[in-house]
Amino acid sequence: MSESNLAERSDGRERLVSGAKVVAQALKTQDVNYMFGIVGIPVTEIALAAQEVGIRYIGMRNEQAACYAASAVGYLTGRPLIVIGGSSERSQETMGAFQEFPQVEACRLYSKFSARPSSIEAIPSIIEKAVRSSIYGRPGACYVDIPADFVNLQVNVNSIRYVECCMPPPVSMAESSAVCMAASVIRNAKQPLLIIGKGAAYARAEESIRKLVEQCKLPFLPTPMGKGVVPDNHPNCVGAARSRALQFADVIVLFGARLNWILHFGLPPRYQPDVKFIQVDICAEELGNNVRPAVTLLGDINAVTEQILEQFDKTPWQYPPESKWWKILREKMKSNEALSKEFAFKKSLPMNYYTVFYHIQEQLPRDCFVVSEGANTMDIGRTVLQNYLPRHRLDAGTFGTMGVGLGFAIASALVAKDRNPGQRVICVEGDSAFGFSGMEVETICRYNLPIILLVVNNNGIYQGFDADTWKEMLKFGDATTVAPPMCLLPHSHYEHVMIAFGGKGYFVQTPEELQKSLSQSLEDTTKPSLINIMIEPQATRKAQDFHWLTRSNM
Ligand SMILES: Cc1ncc(C[n+]2csc(CCOP(=O)(O)OP(=O)(O)O)c2C)c(N)n1
Ligand SMILES: [Mg+2]
Repeated sequence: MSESNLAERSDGRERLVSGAKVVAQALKTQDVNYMFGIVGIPVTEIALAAQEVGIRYIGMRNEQAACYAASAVGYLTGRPLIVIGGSSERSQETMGAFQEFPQVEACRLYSKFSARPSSIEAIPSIIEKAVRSSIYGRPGACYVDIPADFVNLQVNVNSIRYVECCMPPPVSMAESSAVCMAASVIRNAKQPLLIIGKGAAYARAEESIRKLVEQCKLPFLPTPMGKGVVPDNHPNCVGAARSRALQFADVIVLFGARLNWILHFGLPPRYQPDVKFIQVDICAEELGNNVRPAVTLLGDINAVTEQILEQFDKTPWQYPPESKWWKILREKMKSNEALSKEFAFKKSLPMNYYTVFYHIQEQLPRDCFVVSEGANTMDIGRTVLQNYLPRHRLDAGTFGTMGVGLGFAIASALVAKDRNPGQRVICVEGDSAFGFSGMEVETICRYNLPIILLVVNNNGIYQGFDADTWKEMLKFGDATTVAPPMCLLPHSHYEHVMIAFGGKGYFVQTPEELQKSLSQSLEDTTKPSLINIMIEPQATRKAQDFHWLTRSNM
């Protein structure tokens, strides 16, 4: 038994508690249930104390991956990311202490709230404020700095006042005149479109938005992480005619979707110059970005959608299903889907992206989480792999940050294990993307998480070379001068990373091998697996109506 415990027991009047335990208890009081991290001096005790109060501690292999995992748990459970950083001792500040750095200052730029408690007694209120700030308004990360000397310092238990768990975020509603105006703009639309964003998923607006879609018979388009709020296979989903829908819509309602690069800033030529945007958002600062909206509805997305529904309950209205707009959209979807199928059914080897995703989609359990990152891998995968449930797709999203995949998969798997045993996580990784956090495979195996990793391997970033071309190239000089920067080592056996830690690994080169290894992985609920899928190194997307992101000529 540790000295601190003895002290607590032996002297009733002078019961002591350490800073580490105060941090842990304060987090638990704020309903924080998962902690991800890597321990070391000075924070090991915080992780131990967290476990003692019933917080699940998941030891990761890299702090970045730990942050990605924690942020994904936040997205899935509504308790966003609080970063706790150990910092140097206060008495050594400015002297060059071990790992001394202005952390509070540095984090301010990246977080909604960044602070160091002035004493152990101040820890509970700072943690309450961090948790509250992270979930009120638009959610975001917060930072709490714990100096090394606080961790083991003992104070009288009676000096600590834990602050009650913060209240759930207040639900705000839009101005009623704006709601009336929005309903009227929608009623008068000739070519309407709803865009469902990540904000709608986070706000748990699935029921109200689905009701609006069905009641008014409106076409909708999900953004990458808005997929599944209304299922991708819903007859009103026009995801397969995305460019067409954006380009010709005359009224667009944005539900928690920003007019950033993912939506091409809302500007021509991707949109009509006079398109009317109705923005529904929790964040006032988002309203009016890049485009002057026709109507702004500031508030909780679910509550505001219900306000809109009330208008259509009062005076029912439906967008005519036989309109020319629906015909245009349906025709485009049909031709795009036919083109994808044509690619998918190509028999040539190595496989192309569409063939791979077609076979994955065939076996994908309906309730699984789909996590993805990569460039072509993520972009093409998103168009083929379907989501049927809200908050079940996690990808590199707005920032396009590579390295998020395994952390996101670990978070999803933990939430799945707690809420819905038997649920699986399918994590689709480009070979480059996988490299960013590949060592988290050990974490996956250590906690035996229900994850199937699929590495779509083209020997490179966007594209690579086959083994023969690679060998040939090296004849012309050292790899640092002759190898194109996108190249990765051809034929890498990433599946061995999984095998190294006791999971199942597969190396596949044909559709039949892919089908077989995936069905075996899905059947085996005792172990995680990794399927390394070799594809044509020069495979690309099918031709796009518009260039996607890149302005590069490659
Ligand atoms: C943190 C970070 N570093 C670098 C990049 C640049 N980048 C964009 S996509 C990508 C990897 C794409 O290759 P891969 O994952 O193999 O997918 P592919 O396109 O080959 O299918 C990289 C490195 C990034 N987006 N984020
Ligand atoms: Mg690649």
